[in-house]
Amino acid sequence: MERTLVIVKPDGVQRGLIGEVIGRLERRGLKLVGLKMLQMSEALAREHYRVHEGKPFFEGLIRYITSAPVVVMVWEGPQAIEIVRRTMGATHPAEAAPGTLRADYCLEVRRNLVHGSDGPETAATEIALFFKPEEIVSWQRDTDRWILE
Ligand code: DAT
Ligand code: MG
Repeated sequence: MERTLVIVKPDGVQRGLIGEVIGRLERRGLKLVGLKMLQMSEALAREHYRVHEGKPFFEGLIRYITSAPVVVMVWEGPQAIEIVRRTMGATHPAEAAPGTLRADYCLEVRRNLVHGSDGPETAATEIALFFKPEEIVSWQRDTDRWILE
């Protein structure tokens, strides 16, 4: 099983799309194992996006992600990282495949609705940045036998 960090970014919260993001991942069959709402501090945002430090869009990205509350989640499932990334769509909404979240709800890369970890190491680091181990809930889901063989 894999775990991945998903963030409904400030635009998603402001636009009332928290439920839409959760609903898609939930209907897909992924299991929600962690959830919180918070407004990122500048320090937390800089840490979360540290790989992008120095890029031309970095300061704007920090202003955007700290501008209003976000919803941060951990989702679990086989190949959860890849499955979430494909459900989100490409970083640039114009390139996002039809039916993905970013294609259905976004126009601009600076307002692209969701974050999803991009690999196993990133996922582990990002989950640890936002969640204490005891805030992640390992739970039995009775429908799992109808979703996973
Ligand atoms: P993703 O969020 O799909 O993992 P990323 O990690 O490359 O994309 O970039 C992180 C975020 O930074 C992205 O969601 C939006 C912003 N960003 C990336 N490229 C950008 C660009 N060329 N101009 C403005 N913002 C950009
Ligand atoms: Mg990324």
